[in-house]
Amino acid sequence: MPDWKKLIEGKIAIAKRGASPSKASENARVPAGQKQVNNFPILDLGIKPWIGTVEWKLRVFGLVEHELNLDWAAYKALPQITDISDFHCVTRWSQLDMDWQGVRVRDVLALAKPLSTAKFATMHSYDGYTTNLPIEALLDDDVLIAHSVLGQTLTKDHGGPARMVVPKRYAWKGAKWLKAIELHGFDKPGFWEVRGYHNEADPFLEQRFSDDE
Ligand SMILES: Nc1nc2c(c(=O)[nH]1)N[C@H]1C(S)=C(S)[C@@H](COP(=O)(O)O)O[C@H]1N2
Ligand SMILES: [Mo]
Repeated sequence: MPDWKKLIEGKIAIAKRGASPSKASENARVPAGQKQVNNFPILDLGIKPWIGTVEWKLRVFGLVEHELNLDWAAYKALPQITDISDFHCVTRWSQLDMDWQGVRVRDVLALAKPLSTAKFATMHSYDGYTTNLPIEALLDDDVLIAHSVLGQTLTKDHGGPARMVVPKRYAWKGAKWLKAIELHGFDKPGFWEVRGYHNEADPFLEQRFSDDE
């Protein structure tokens, strides 16, 4: 079990530390306070669920007309797309041009048919992690349940066999080892959101913490 208090305090301290202002505007695609990297760091709670494609299931439930329980074959049979996007972690690194491959969340939600009362989603992961977003944010072209990136199958460390990516938000909004998407009529803050991270998490507005506005 990780030392939660230390882990949480450590991550918050890194995110709160000021970045070098001279670096901030060199590349318009790198948001203020971020440093560009190319080594795709690994960040999570340290609980690595070793889920294979045989065990993996994706459930879509809550305010939907048709609850879904997709197995790997059903997920791979959905329209597969590639989307190149930038990845911004609140601990101040950004990696550009990530070529994610997978299925649009929009296409999965269309199969589940959200009820008109469904407004918000909670993403649940196999490590117990959760994060929340308005359903609206999940409908963008670039929001994927991905199985590959940088030309390779996702490693377990990066959330394989399948994870979410939500490029317009800080990377904690992209659940690794995705297990379920639950739709609600109200917003329900996830793991980091209840610990002070910003609910919206737009990197270009530097929405890092709830007190950032
Ligand atoms: N299931 C799960 N998903 C998660 C996390 C986690 O701890 N568990 N950490 C988040 C955070 S804080 C970041 S920055 C990204 C990191 O993804 P990476 O390890 O592939 O770089 O995953 C996000 N998704
Ligand atoms: Mo992060």
